[in-house]
Amino acid sequence: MSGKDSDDGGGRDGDAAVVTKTRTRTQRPPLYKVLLLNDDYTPMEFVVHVLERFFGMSHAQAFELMLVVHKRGVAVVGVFSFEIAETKVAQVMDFARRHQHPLQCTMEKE
Ligand code: TYC
Repeated sequence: MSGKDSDDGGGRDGDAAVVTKTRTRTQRPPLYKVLLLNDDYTPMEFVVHVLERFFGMSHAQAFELMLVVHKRGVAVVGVFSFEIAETKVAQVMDFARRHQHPLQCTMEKE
C-alpha cells in the first residue's frame, strides 16, 4: 500500500482544522478616587460650597459628606478617570488657595 491508502487511521488528517480560541478581554480604564482631607482651619461652609460647585452635590449631600471628612479625617468625594480626577483636584486646590484656606484634595488609583 502507498499514497492515499497509506493512512493508518491512528492520527489526525493533514488538513484537519485547528480551532484556536482567542479570549478577548475588555479593558476598563483605571479609575481614581478623589479624596478630601480634614484640617482645623477651612470653614465648614467653604467645604460644603466646594462639594456643591465641583462635585455636583446637593446642599444636603455636601453637608453630610463634609461632616464625614470633619469627623473621620478623609473621605472619597468621587471616582473618575485619571484626567477628570486630576482636573477636580486642581480645581479644588486652586479654589482653596485663592481663598487662602489650607484645604487639601488628592487622588489615588482605585
Ligand atoms: N474641620 C474643619 C472645621 O472644623 C471643617 C472641614 C471639613 C475642613 C472638611 C476640611 O475637608 C474638610 N472648620
